[in-house]
Amino acid sequence: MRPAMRSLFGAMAALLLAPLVSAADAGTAPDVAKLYQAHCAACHAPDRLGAMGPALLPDNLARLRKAEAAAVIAGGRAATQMPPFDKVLGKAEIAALADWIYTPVTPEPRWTDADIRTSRIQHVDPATLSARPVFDADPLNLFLVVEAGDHHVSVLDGDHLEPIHRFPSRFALHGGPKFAEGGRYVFFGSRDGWITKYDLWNLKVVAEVRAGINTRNVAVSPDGKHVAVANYLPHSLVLLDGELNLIKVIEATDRDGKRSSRVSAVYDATPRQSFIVALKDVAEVWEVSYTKAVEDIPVGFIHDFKQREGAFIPAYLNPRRTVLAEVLDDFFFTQDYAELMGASREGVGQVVNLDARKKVANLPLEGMPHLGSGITWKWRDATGTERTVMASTNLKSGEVTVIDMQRWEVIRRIPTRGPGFFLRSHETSRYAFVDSMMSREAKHILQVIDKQTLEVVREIAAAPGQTLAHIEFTRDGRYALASLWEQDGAIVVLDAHTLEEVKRLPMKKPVGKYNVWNKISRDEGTSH
Ligand code: DHE
Repeated sequence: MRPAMRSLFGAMAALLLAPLVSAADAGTAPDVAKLYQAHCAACHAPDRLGAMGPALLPDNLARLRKAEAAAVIAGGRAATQMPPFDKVLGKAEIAALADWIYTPVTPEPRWTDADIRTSRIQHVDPATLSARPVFDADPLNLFLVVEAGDHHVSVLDGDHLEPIHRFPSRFALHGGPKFAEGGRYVFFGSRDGWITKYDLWNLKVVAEVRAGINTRNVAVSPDGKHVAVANYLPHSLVLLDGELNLIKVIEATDRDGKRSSRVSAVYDATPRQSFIVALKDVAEVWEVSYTKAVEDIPVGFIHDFKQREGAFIPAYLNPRRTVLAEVLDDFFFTQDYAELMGASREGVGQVVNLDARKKVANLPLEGMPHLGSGITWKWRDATGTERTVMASTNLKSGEVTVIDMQRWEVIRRIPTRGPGFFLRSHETSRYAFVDSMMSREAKHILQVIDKQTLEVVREIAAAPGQTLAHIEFTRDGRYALASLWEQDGAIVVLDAHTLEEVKRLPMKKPVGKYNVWNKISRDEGTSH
């Protein structure tokens, strides 16, 4: 029997057998492990690593408050298979279960190469797929909208600004989906480690694999032949081929092999034909080439090119390390990927040259800069000289910081309504849009910054209490789409010139949206 059905029968049986007053509410301490096995294990797995339902481990639940978890156990979760347990379990039992799922599992759960291999699911035979799009819309102007409200993805026609398809996703996708092979295929990563390969021309899930237990994001080479997955648990970088078969797992340890690290994120550096890897607990940046046309690496390779013992390992699919003075785990790259800007959670900012493999500048940043939200554009200073500037939000203070990328100096701090998460623009647009979604009072307000005057020129507000955030433009830059980030939310389409609202498309808590052309052409105004 499939786990979902087992859980449904389990829940129904539990409802029929439920005592009116549970043992716990009658005064006895609940046997929480037994309760978990009876009511939760069928969907969330006996070891809490997740199955049909998500993993119930402290790291995976870090973004959910315990009281909310208890409310979900009691009331269920709309539009998912999670049933309500308030008629089956007493309040004390629900509270005990909510407490328990936030305790670590010991020994720490493992996810081996064999687990990865056996988790792989081939949903369709690639030979049966059409070599042309099965719809009339421009395949390069499609948008994917990740709807967190009921874990679905909508496909929008970017010319007519209408949905053409909607499909269920894995639980809690995170990070941008990554496009390959000219936008035909797209790869999603869920916080639970599931990687999904989707054929956008055929509107079908092709294959899936579970690459980790607690995953951060996924990166894909443009030809779709190499896929990299960053994991918090286990501490690893997983390399897959384009069909999601395991190539290898690289354990994340420092160069001496002594200190282990969570992997914060992995990024595709197309111009370098490599993946760049951010580590959370070790002061190193990795570069993993997916082309064989690179020189092999001296063993013990460090930033000053010192060679140890004359031995070499292949550079292809092995990390080349840049050793840093501090841990940097939030990155932004120059358009050619020669340099990265990195910030630590404490706000230490540095520029690292990936060829010289060393720090080349300090960045005068404060608070908690969110470099990952950064964008670049050409800006003329008072003398008319054109410079490339980079701007990003700050998760702790209400400002957008604008940095001159030649001199690595802050040239403007633009005050905003509150701490923001995403900053977005388009190469054809004079505007950049920033949210204040980390601020309770201003999370409903998007602010529009003129990219030349560096001033806020307009505000676009939803109803107070709602969240309005995350912009992505159409391929031609004519419309900007914002997320009304509510359970019964919407994509709000704005005219990118007049900044007036054009239409709304109802969506279930739309999070990010991603335009095929802007992503594959690596538009300066958006994430890559
Ligand atoms: Fe994200 C991208 C890290 C919390 C929504 N987020 C990213 C990326 C990183 C990152 C490194 C870039 C990877 C990529 O796109 O492949 N995010 C983190 C965190 O460290 C942080 C602060 C804490 C955490 O819980 O992991 C965090 N992120 C969130 C959220 O709470 C958000 C708002 C809601 C959610 O669904 O989790 C969130 N993150 C996003 C989105 C993107 C993202 C929508 C892709 C943005 C894009 O336009 O490309």
